[in-house]
Amino acid sequence: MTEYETILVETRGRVGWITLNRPEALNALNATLVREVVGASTTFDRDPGIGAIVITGSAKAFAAGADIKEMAEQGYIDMYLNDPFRGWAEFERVRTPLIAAVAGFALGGGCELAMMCDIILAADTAKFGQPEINLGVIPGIGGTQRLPRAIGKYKAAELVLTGRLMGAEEAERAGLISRIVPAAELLDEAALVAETIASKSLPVVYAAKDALQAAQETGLAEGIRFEKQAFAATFALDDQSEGMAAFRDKRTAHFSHR
Ligand code: CO8
Repeated sequence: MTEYETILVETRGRVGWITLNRPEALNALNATLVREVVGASTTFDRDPGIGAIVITGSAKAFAAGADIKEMAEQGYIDMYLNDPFRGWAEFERVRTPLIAAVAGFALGGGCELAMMCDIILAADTAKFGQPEINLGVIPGIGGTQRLPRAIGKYKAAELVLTGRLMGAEEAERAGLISRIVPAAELLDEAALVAETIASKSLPVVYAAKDALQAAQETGLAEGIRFEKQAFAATFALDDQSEGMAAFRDKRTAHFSHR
């Protein structure tokens, strides 16, 4: 059993849970936390018994950004040579669906971590933003790229250039989040979404996530070609036969993840 310093890790049925746990720093992403989140996510990802991963924080903060105190003394050469972003490339390759359950602050690297997930459930207390401009830096783990893709150029530019935070309702209107949930129900809702996904065929879920990612990364024609191939490939699976037979027989499908 791996010991973690900055996160809590738990398996509930087919769902892996990662809770960011640096309350003294509003879950700021220091090097240890990044290494541990990436490590726990990739460990879950290698486990075929896990069909979805929930990442959450506390009621006050999902994560208030990269750890400013850790970064403050660093220079260009430290950033360039140490490449503090390296771990996230591995996180981006996680095939298991990632659900961010966000309450309180999701700022800077915290907002970027949520945006690297597939689904963002936000408590009505959630606040999103990229306030790096106030610190004399810019977003560094995808904020200038994923935010405009999610909410459009003009709204993203306003947030990144002014550092203004937006609440859950504005985030939902803008298309940043999947939906808003009353704060007291956030974790139960996240569990429900995760369990629902984990009950589906794992290879089909991987294929769907791959195709959704292609939509973010390619042009339409290439994305449609990718989807066509991935769709055809699902017909090689036992779970496609089972899913369609179950519909025909008016019963619930029992997927073997094959
Ligand atoms: N880093 C380090 N410590 C933090 C951070 C942070 N990002 N955010 C909060 N803390 C600490 C505070 O310093 C404070 O500690 P202490 O009690 O020892 O003084 C404790 O958490 C509680 O915070 P506050 O007292 O400030 O709580 P408030 O409720 O008054 O305010 C805020 C909450 C508004 C969230 C406020 O804490 C804040 O503005 N935090 C900083 C938000 C921010 O600027 N985030 C962006 C960081 S930069 C970034 O994310 C760049 C990503 C690029 C990747 C880099 C890879 C290395």
